[in-house]
Amino acid sequence: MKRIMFAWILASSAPAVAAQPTADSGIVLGERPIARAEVIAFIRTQFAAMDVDRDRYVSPAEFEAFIAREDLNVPDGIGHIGRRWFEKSDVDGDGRVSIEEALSRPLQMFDIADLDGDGVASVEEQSMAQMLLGK
Ligand SMILES: [Ca+2]
Ligand SMILES: [Ca+2]
Repeated sequence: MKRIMFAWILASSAPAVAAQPTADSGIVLGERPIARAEVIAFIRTQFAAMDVDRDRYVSPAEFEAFIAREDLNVPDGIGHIGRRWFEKSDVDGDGRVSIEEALSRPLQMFDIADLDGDGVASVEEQSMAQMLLGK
């Protein structure tokens, strides 16, 4: 526990700008501790970039436009958007993705990684999760 907190303090004191992932890359696993709040903030930013008409849903057209202008050949991470993102995220099958739906898979992945449930996935915890997920 002490070690996790120490790592988190180190991560928090690093320059904020350097570690900011771009909208399409996702949060790469295994490099540094990741906070649950950071995952939520990242997905919200990404969602806002996709929801061009600001109706709080990502439509198939908005998704297509987003992946057409993003480079998909980036490292896979939490929140990474691939070609099948829309069908995987539209859990209730209403043909649009809400922010809750967009958050559900990344947070599920995060909660698997955060074994001790302290809201931060340490690098060790992420390695465990990657083994469990077969990555
Ligand atoms: Ca929309
Ligand atoms: Ca939906």
